Amino acid sequence: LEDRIRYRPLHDKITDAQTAAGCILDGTNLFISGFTAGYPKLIPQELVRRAKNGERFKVNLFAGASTGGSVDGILAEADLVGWRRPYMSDRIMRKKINANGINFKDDHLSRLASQVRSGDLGSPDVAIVEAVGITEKGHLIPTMSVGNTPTYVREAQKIIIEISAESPELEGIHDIFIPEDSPWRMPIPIYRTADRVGKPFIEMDPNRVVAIILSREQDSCPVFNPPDDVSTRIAAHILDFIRHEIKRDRMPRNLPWQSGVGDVANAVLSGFIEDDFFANLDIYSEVLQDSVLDLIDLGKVRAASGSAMTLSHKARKRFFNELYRYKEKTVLRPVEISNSPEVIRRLGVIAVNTAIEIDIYGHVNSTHVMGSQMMNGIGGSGDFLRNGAISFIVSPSVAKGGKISAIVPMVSHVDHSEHSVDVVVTEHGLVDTRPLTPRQVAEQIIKKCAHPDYRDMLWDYYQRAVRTTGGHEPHMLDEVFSFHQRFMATGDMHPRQK
Ligand code: 0RQ
Repeated sequence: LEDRIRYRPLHDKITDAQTAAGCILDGTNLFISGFTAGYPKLIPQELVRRAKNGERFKVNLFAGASTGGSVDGILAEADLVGWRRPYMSDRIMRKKINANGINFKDDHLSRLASQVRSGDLGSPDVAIVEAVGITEKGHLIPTMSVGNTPTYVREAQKIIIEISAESPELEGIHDIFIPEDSPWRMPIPIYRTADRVGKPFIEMDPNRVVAIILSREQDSCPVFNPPDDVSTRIAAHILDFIRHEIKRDRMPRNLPWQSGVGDVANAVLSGFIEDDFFANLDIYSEVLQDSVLDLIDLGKVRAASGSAMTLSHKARKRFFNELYRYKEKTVLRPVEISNSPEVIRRLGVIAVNTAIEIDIYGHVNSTHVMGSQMMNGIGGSGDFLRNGAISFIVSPSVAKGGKISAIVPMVSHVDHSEHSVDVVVTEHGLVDTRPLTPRQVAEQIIKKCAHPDYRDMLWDYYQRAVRTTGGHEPHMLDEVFSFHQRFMATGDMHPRQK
């Protein structure tokens, strides 16, 4: 305990989860650590226990990003969430959001912390934070994520800390810097991926700590599937394209890479493993997954920066066994820094993010299935796509066993416009939209990216739109959503066989 809570006066605050959660009441605005990892575990369980005992209350829940089943899942299931912001990816919570049982507003991840500091999101009543320790001066050492925790700790009236049994050697991996807010905002002084510009701890006023509880709970680990054929082909298109651009001197070597979450994103980074052209990689991303450790082991990474580490069970073991080695290459930052438009633009990040659907002119839907049903949220995709030196949007060409085409006449919801997207990629091919007119983009996307099953239908739509309506981006407004409507009516975007 002396090692974990080095600021002795806080020893008096050690208590149990039930007492600690006593300050959380109906309507409390709850600001928690957590960004795919590093979320509090015991207090959410305690809130569920209270609900099961018949207490009726709801909290407004703000995190860094998704917190998975252990927080979002159990709190949503127990009907304890009034509001939730930002990104989530839990199945039960998603269902309640779509049934209008939980209020959810999607935010660019880079923007939430400054909105909290401005007071726009209401009074930050209670912060619950997972930490590996507290320094001699009473500051916090976070666990596997930083997210919005520095701002939540600075703004909250009451702070509850869950001291995790995770290795205290994590100390030193974090770089905590809270930028000033407009109009006094100065440049964020990151010029290279590895630059450290802040402190290795989160500054905290120990007087606002109301409770500390000791936890042996661990993050639940995701399972990463080995890259399948589709992901591998998408990754190969991207690496070939960048290799070609570098060889042609159209792009400098060693621009940092960002790769979104999920299997395709993991496959892109895994693609570097077998590829001798790419060495000394810089990764300036949001979530660092298993593939980053593999690349560090191969000596292929110069620096990896993110806001969180999400590791499978196997990779976690490896990470903690040789933490000293991985720590040299890795830095975890607040999400407003890892996703900062200013820094992403300055470093010239190569951004790779996954879409739900893409239209023939390159507009992108990352969030709403069939235009209405929230999937997860925009996350950091907008931060990176809009500001990357070159932005790839990727998707398997079909979903749901081929019944849905990911390339559609017009997206049923817009997260990213054609102006933020440079290159569209599916397993069938890649289109660099930058030198093309919208009509040329449509022709190329249909020919190169659409699944062969849907190519003729898309071509037919486009040709008739050119003939009947014309214009800069021809569309037939009475037919733009015909693919979606057919799916809603029949469960398949293919027309019924006559
Ligand atoms: O549904 O789970 O029921 O099978 O969407 O799709 O193919 O498993 O892919 O896990 O990579 O998720 C866009 C959702 C893709 C994710 C999205 C269905 C599909 C499946 C999941 P099932 P896959 P992924 C930040 C990076 C936005 C935020 C972001 C995402 C489920 O990547 O949330 O980019 N992105 N963050 O069947 C109907 C379609 C569909 C569809 C897929 N067209 N219609 N359902 N699905 N396409 C930046 C970082 O740095 C981390």
